[in-house]
Amino acid sequence: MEKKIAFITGATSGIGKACARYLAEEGFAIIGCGRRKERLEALQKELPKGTPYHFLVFDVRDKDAVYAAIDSLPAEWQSINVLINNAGNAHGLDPIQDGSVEDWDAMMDINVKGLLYVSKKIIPGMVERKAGQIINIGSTAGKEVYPKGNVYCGSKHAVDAITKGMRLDLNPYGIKVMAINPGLVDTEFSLVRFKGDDERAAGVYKGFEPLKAEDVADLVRYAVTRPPHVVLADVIILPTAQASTTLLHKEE
Ligand code: NDP
Ligand code: 8X3
Repeated sequence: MEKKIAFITGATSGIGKACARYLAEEGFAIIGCGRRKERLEALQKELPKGTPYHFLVFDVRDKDAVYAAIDSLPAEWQSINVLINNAGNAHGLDPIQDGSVEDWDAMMDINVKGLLYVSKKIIPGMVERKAGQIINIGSTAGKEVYPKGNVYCGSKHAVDAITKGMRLDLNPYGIKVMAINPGLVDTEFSLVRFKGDDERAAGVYKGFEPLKAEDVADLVRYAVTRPPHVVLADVIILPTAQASTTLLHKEE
């Protein structure tokens, strides 16, 4: 492949999908991943004409499926330059005493273990080539804990620690590792968190201007176009109306 290759998990929606579009505009070949095959098929048409595009359908919770999908990449798609570990979500918003174990499992399995499974398959090639960039999509929930955020915040704090660990361990190989930690971004995130309750999900983003997925993708684009000696290690990006996970200025 003549172009640099970006491997993006969670490319069917929100931040991941916007990253696919922006990095394709930047000249990257795109590997888009997710569970919803029809959306991955449709994504091709949203990328600039002529963008080399390959998609992989897998659930990041399923280690064997992750490994098989990445092993199935044709030879010309195997030298991945940029890995964007983006797939993830919150499931539920309950005080710890009322939380659902299924929700806890989903968040730890997807946001933490899924990120590790994908990384486990892609990092060795970067180490061998002594080159590459890993961008983990964390969250302000990985920097602060908010009421009822318990396990989601735990999963994103784990992403924060794993990102720092990756940066230490991959330092001898010239691999760039960064975390982007967004505040509130208007995507399908809240729809998933509230299990399809549109009204409750829309309410999260009412009364202020939230980030758009494109605002985060713009930062990803900036990060991947820095010169070789520069890495944006850890960035928090917020809507202007948000000062912390618990302080949000809303006009009601
Ligand atoms: P979306 O719900 O719009 O997108 C989530 C993406 O993750 C989808 O493409 C989905 O694909 C994928 N995904 C979810 N579960 C799985 C799974 N089990 N296996 C494979 N892929 C999966 O949300 P966002 O774009 O907002 O979220 C992207 C990332 O940004 C997440 O890590 C989230 O925690 C983080 N984030 C979001 C914020 C926000 O306010 N929106 C703020 C801070 C961080 P599919 O369903 O097709 O599998
Ligand atoms: C998503 C932002 O504040 O809903 O990570 O946890 S928040």
